[in-house]
Amino acid sequence: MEIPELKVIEILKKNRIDLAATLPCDRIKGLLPLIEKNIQTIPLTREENGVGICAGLYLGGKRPVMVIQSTGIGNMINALGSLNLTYDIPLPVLASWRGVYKEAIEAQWQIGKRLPAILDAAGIRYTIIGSKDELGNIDIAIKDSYNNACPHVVLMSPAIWEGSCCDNPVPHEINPRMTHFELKSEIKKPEMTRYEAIKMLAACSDDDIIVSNLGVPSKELYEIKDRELNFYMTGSMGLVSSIGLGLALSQDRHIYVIDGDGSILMNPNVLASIGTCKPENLTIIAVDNAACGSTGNQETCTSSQIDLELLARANGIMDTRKVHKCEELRNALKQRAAFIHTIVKPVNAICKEIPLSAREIKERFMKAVGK
Ligand SMILES: Cc1ncc(C[n+]2csc(CCOP(=O)(O)OP(=O)(O)O)c2C)c(N)n1
Repeated sequence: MEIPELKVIEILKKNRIDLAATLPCDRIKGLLPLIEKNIQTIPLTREENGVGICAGLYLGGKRPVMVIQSTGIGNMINALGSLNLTYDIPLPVLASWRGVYKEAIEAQWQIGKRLPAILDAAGIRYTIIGSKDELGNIDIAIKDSYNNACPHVVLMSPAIWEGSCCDNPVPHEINPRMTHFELKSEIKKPEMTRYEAIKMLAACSDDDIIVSNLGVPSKELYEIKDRELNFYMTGSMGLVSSIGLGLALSQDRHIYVIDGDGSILMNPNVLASIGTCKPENLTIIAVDNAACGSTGNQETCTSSQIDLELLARANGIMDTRKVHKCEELRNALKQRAAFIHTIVKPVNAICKEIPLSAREIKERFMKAVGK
């Protein structure tokens, strides 16, 4: 008898899938350890973050897949629309479909039964796999995603795995450890503007990749120095560092990310992912103006309460700096620190719209990185 979990692995391998971003579901607890054994795996803490990481991996030349519980699609819709559908970025998503087949958990019912309609309305392709006899359709869905550069969700019924003899994972115990934390972190009155900080980055970046945050930062970078190795975000708030991480894991070049305090606070999950993966070729420039600058400088809680450098350290990113002056930023960039907390004034330069479509941004970027 064919073991369904092994069949899925065979399909992933046949399609040259080289990385899986995963978040568990009880129904696929037999599949997940097999994926980890066969394919490089990134464990996620929130699915939307995985969409950004996988987009970066694809832009850098890899062929990722996401393996999640279907509830997580609710956390991904904006990203799938504003990133994958907008830039034509493929992403096969294998989702354990909860809420319909023999579902005892009431919390799964409402969204679970409406998922096909939700995906339809969002313009996201999907395939339903009701039994192990239909597993071959995963192959078709992955090919559709990569050949047509679009996301494709596979809703996998729990019926597929019934009676399967795959082992349960061995539980991991917490690692006993001691953390001795000492950091004097002083946030002073800002002296630079974001525009000046980006100008410094543009002057230091040579053949490196720059991924810039949505809104004003991307427009400022475009005006300061447009180049093919710039990847401009136009939406998907919170995912710029996720894309940077995916690129760092798929490219030899150094990756600089221009992120913002509002955006990092929307997706602090990315800090956990960076702290786990620890790529040496990634620098996050956390431009902290204590405001949602692009939407009118509304205050964020970095103004008095959260210190982003401490947040990065708490997530395992240890090579951090705090900078207030252009010269300090130049040094931190030269040292390629992992996380540069860059304190700036809440000032937006008046810049024009970027005259490139999302597809043009993606295509010239991928050509420039050789993909
Ligand atoms: C999910 C979502 N919510 C809200 C917005 C609106 N929005 C666009 S940019 C932005 C502020 C970003 O602030 P920050 O990351 O601090 O960067 P800054 O503009 O200050 O450089 C907001 C709230 C959005 N695009 N997406």
